[in-house]
Amino acid sequence: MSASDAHVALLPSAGMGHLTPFLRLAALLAHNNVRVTLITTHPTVSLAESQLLSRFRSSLPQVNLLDFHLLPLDPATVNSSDPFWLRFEAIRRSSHLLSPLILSLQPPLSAFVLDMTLISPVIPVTRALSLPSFIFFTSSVRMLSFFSYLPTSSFAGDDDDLLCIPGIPPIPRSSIPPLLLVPDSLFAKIFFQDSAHLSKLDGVLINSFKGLEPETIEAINGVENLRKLLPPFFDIGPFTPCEFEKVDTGNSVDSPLKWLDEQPEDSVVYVSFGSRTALKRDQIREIGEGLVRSGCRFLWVVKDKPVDREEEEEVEELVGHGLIAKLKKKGLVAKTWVDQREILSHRSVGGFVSHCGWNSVIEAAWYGVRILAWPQHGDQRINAEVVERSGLGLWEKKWGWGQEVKGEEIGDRIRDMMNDESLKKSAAQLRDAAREAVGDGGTSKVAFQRLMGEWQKKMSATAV
Ligand code: UDP
Ligand code: G50
Repeated sequence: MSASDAHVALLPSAGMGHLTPFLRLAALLAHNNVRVTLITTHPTVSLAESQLLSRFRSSLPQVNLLDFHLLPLDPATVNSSDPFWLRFEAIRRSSHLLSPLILSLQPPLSAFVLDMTLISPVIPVTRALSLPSFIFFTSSVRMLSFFSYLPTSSFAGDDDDLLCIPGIPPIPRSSIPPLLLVPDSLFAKIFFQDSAHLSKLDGVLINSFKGLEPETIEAINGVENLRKLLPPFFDIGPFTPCEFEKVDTGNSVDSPLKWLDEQPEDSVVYVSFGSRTALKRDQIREIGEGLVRSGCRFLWVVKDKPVDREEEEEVEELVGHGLIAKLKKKGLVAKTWVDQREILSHRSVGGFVSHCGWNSVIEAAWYGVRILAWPQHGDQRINAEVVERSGLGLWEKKWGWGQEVKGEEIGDRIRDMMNDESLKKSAAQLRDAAREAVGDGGTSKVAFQRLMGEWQKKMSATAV
């Protein structure tokens, strides 16, 4: 029996930051002849997710897509208004309905890979079926160490206090996801419930690599206290962006590629806060002023609503007609989904003002694009610490959660990032390290082979 006889089901949760890496994992598995069933929920929260899924379906028809019908969720029973977290909770509350779906699959499943936001309700289901279960942790190893360690530690105090995890650069209280400090928030509830179940898993898959998080990966593998909290760990990153992610803009004038082609090498700053972070109107305008002040060429993606289906205002209205006219002299302002892969891989793009969603960080490392980190929510300050320590980018720590930053400062920091020669060099070294990791004998390849070996062992153990 070989791993190519394995049949694995993947269960992502909502949002592009979760779906995209799961689809990259599905593609990686399918290309290694593993049979894959992808469990999805409909309608997706964002339009971007449904479009990505439909491109994925055409490009990888061998992957079996299974529609998971959820029980309706009464929002009044959930302490969150975030549509993505409401979907996480809806999946959690419907988890018991997974059993018949899993049992209907042929050939029977060899392993189940779920999102890290679904652990505690799904584990009893897979355990009852004796199905080996793995999580795919779609954030940094640093965040994973925090996730596994926090429940065992007490952590009160002011922002300068540090959470000390053995072997890992300390995490200041100011970097903790703010909603975790709100005890009855949905985030805190899920986070604490789930981390207590980590050791029941058969493994953790993660999209990171040693070159980016050397001390933390070493600590996870080597420090006794951490190893005890975590099941086997598979650092199978960096995931390479896939062709099915390509957005077909045809010859549309909206495509930024034509404009990028006309710009000098390493001259353009790409500004984006990911798929679901909307900034306040005043902050959007300060960013516009900052871009003008920086004097740099730029491609700026503006978002006004967390869910793309709800975007309605024209970019000119949002940014202001006068400012748009000034901005157009040096760059492009878009208010649509862009193919970030294509932008970061373009020779003219040298810098990235990023919220440090983990996929964006990994993509920047993959293409060797330096970052100016500007975390906004959740795990993003913890990820920004990785960006800073690894030499992938600069981080202005005093820009707090949701605090308005003035254009003057934004412009100055953008210029610092673009002019920093040593940062440029270290970002290029990280790109080389990322490529080495996925090459023959690289950490990613080795971890992936180890994972295939585990699945094979588990299949042999359960085979009759
Ligand atoms: N992305 C994109 N185009 C956009 C916005 C986002 O391709 O206009 C992609 C980006 O490349 C990344 C994902 O969406 O793969 C966003 O995930 P990330 O973890 O960076 O942040 P999130 O959106 O979850 O906050
Ligand atoms: C916000 C979000 C999705 C998300 C995260 C957010 C993370 C990732 C780590 O902050 O921080 C994580 C969160 C919750 C959890 C386990 C791990 O239960 O919208 O993933």
